[in-house]
Amino acid sequence: MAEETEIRTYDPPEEFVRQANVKDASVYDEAEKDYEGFWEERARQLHWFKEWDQVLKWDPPEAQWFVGGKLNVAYNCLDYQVEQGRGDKAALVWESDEPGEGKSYTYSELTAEVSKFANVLKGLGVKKGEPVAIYLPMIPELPIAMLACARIGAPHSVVFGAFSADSLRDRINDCEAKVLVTADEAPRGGRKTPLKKNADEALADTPSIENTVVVRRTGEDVDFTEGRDNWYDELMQEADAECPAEEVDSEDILYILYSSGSTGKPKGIVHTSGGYLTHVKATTSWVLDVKDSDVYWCTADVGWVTGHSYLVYGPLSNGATSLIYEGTPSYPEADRFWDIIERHGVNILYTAPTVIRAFMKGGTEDLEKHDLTSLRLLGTVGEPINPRAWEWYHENVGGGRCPIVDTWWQTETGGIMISPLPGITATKPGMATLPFPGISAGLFDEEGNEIEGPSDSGNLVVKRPWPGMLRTLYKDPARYKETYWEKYGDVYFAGDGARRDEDGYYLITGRVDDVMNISGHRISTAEVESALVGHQAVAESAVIGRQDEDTGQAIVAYVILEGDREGSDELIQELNQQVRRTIGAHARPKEIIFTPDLPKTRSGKIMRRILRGVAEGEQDLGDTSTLADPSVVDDLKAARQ
Ligand code: 7RM
Repeated sequence: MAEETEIRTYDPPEEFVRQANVKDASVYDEAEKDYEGFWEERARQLHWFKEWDQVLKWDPPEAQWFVGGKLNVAYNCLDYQVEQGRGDKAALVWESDEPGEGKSYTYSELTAEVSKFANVLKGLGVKKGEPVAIYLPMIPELPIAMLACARIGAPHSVVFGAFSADSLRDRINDCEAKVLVTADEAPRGGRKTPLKKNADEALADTPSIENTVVVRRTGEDVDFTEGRDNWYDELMQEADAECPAEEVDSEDILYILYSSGSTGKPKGIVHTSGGYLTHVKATTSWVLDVKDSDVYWCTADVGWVTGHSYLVYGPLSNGATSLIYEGTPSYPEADRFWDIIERHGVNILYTAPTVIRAFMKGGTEDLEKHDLTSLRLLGTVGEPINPRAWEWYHENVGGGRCPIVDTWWQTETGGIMISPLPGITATKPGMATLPFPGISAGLFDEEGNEIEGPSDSGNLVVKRPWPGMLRTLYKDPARYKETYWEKYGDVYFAGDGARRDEDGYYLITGRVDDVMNISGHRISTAEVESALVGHQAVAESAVIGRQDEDTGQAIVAYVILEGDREGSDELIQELNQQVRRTIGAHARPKEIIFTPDLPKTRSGKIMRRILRGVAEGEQDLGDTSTLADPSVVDDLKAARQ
């Protein structure tokens, strides 16, 4: 990697090291000597009703952690914190879409609310092991509903609020939820998403749903189906604030979270209880350096895994104060984030490169209006961060004094896998650096050989099980095996490409499969293609992610129209609408290109590399000789003019 070794190294600042949760680099060697013992020690930081008989049972690709152990995840995040004297400290601080508006819950209050809602769910007939669907804005009722599920041992399935009625319907039907928790509307950035209206549309075709619980967020008039729909506040008023936490097995399902894969059908990623909580609690403490005295802010939506692990379960199981913000970074003014940090005295900020790049564009003026000296540590997640954005974040948000943890992980991994330990690891802008203690990462080539030492490229793998790993894909163990455990045998194939430098540091370059990453949101090319061909004017479509300086990648859709149809601005609008309706607004293409043909190999496989090259305006598209009809390339170039 000689040509890019100009990258500067940043040692952990002394002041930070002095107070860091871990500062002794021997943790790496110790974990390496006995990784099961290492994770066992981490599991001991939790509250267990009954201890495990065995740390790990590994029957590839099936893992069980803390076998025979009994615990309750909500008990760990609530009651156990109260028992340790945190009853009167803030657990959740909610900032609404409108500046300064919001509320806050102490650990005791949150325990009572969660217990009440757990009783509400029980009252609606939800039993241990029965999935509950949740489709809510970023309001306290979202973590409350999740923790209530955890309290009674019912897996939750949270559906991101920007998903369409169709997406919600498919996710409900896959897990056959009996209850849906939703709200009238979701305010965000001064606009409102009609959640209940979407839910009504979805529920026209979800035979499993018996009841909904609807939070009154804006008070807007919504349709109400007697006998099915219930108001959250009315049920809560009647509910008892005592609800014993169910003893669940370490391997009982905590949640299902749907995530895009290489096909049009999202994968129901399954996380269980004991191992998952062990992993997220340990990484929240060691990587994000969260202490119970901290105000910690993870800006991710709870509809994605980052919100599950590092807004809800990680910080609460560490007794911290977790901030949950409903709105966008720039509403009503461009300085909203900095205003929030100053007003709430945020100590740790965990956000995404997309957000950082957007602020970078706006310059430092907005930052300078605010006192950000409460910040001690910065984190990033979701996509590769370019060194320039890293430097900007370090200098302008962190005032040059805060370490940055660039954390690589996935919905599948449950928790952070590759990241600096901020009191130990010297960081290099753009690099996720080293595997977390106990984690064994590696690089493989396309032929299935492991690559040793520094390398410019390779497919990222994880070589042994870890406690937060997905256990299966819901009701689809064959796809689980095939997607992650067949390419290289008994090592986990992550679907990401990476480089490794002479210090063993990893730099993640992005997906090697057909999954796009738009502002840190995972969307598969196949999902968007299938939405587009759902429009009667579209004969065929090929979708790619091209590089974009704001959103990391942007969606470009190549569309072949049905015989007599002609491309127009109106049709572009309609197709955008089509994608919004079938998947959600976040999946709309940035560019739609009408073309008479697509570049295909003789066997009919679309060559996305060529489409990407055209979309990125590259002159040299590499080898095009394997194309069935090489003249397509000129047509494509012309179509883009
Ligand atoms: C946590 C999350 C996972 C995909 C993953 C990568 C990309 C995530 C980083 C990153 C470079 C990072 N879960 N990714 N973190 N790429 N550096 N620090 O994002 O399931 O939604 O996405 O995101 O491609 O495979 S996710």
